[in-house]
Amino acid sequence: MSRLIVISNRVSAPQGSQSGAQGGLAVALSAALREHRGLWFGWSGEVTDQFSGHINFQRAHGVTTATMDLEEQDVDEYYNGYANRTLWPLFHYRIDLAEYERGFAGGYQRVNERFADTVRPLLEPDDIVWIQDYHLLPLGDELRKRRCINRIGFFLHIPWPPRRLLSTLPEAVDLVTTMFAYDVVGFHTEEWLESFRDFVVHEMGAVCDGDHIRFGDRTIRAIACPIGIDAEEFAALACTPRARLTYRRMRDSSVGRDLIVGVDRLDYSKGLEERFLGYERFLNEHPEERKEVFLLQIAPPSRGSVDTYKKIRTTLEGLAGRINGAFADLDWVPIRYVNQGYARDELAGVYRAARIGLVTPLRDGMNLVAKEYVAAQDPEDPGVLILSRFAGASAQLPEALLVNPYSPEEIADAIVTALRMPRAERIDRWRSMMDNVQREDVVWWRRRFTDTLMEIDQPEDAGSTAAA
Ligand code: ADQ
Repeated sequence: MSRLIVISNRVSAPQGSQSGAQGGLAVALSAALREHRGLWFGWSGEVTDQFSGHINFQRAHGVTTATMDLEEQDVDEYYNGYANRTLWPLFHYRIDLAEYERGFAGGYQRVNERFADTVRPLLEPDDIVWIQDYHLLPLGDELRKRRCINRIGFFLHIPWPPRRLLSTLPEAVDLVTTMFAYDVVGFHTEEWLESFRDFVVHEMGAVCDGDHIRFGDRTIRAIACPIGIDAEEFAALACTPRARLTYRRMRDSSVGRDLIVGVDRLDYSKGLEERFLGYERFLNEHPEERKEVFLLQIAPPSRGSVDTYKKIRTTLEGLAGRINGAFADLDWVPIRYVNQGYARDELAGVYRAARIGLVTPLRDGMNLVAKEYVAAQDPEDPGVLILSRFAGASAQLPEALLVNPYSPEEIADAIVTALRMPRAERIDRWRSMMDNVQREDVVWWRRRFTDTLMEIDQPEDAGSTAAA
């Protein structure tokens, strides 16, 4: 079996289920690497005065990781700059927040070259290389320039924006051209894939033939391949002693009220402000339901050195304060807003205790919280998932109550519908969603991607698209 080399911005050594929080991507990839005799390469998260390309190897829970440090300027321009102030907002349809700075673009390119220089000597000819996410779009091309003939795949974890939005990025065509260095490019949904095709066909003159897209002398396969969770593991986590304890803590502190839960990184794409406004609308329009429910919003801070993320924190604190100020009583607070991370089994206990999972991103590549909420439910008495129609997950979970996250009315109405939903309907909807979460799980996702990559004949020439 070929080795699997995963390359992503950050590397998150597997921690086991009992320890702290891991992001969606981290959980998904550790499982893949455990099966293959693989390696996970990325930035250590540390800063060094002078970039040296020194690699730090570690082995934990059956996975070998290899990391390098970056310079402060790299982090500013590549990570805080181009990745999180240009591409992230643009790819989440927020061109109002996207910053187009040449310095960011240059730093992004330089760091991708540093990734290529550092990881290249670790690659053996029949390794398959799987590059993750928007931080590393041009990395495949840089590897080809370094005569790498391996099969190389790329998976995008965030949405692909519509053509007219992507066209606002000054170097869009150059950036997308580099993606033709890959053999396989994967997206979560048909919708993101369709937007990609639209761009390459209409802005670049590429030609599509089924899954294949030809541009110049390169042909890539572009597929929709939705990521899943480890459903069995997550369902089992919901029954561990710590999950049960958390479940009891939640039930005891609810004193008979229905818990509505939201769990998201603190990010403007997650629609937290709009969610609070929808909940406020519900409280205003349904005074009879007020003290029957409360909203627990868990939102650990992320990307704190980017200004927009500082602003969203202040905005949400203000909004939660205003809503609590307007509605709270001696024995009831409508919103519990907490900014910490929790261990996965604790989260599972919280999900299971919640009558409603409120997952309303304005735009989300997939959204794993929606799937975790489903997996953690009690099959005899499941809760109701309220899900944004703009999350990739909505394509796989149509039995959720789908809402437009920009509409406070739709969120308010869905909360009422969920609270009044008979148990038989809750079970029916949950069963269909759980079938999908179990069938199209994380193992299914990575096999679908890596099997597609394995089907590719290994290229004999190692030229880059830049030369094409
Ligand atoms: P994220 O934007 O991080 O991922 P998501 O898919 O919801 O979004 O994954 C978040 C993960 O972090 C979940 O596993 C969740 O349990 C965990 N998490 C969130 N808050 C937590 C807390 N307070 N404590 C502990 N754990 C917490 C990106 C894309 C998504 C895509 C994933 C995977 O933006 O659209 O689904 O990658 O491809």
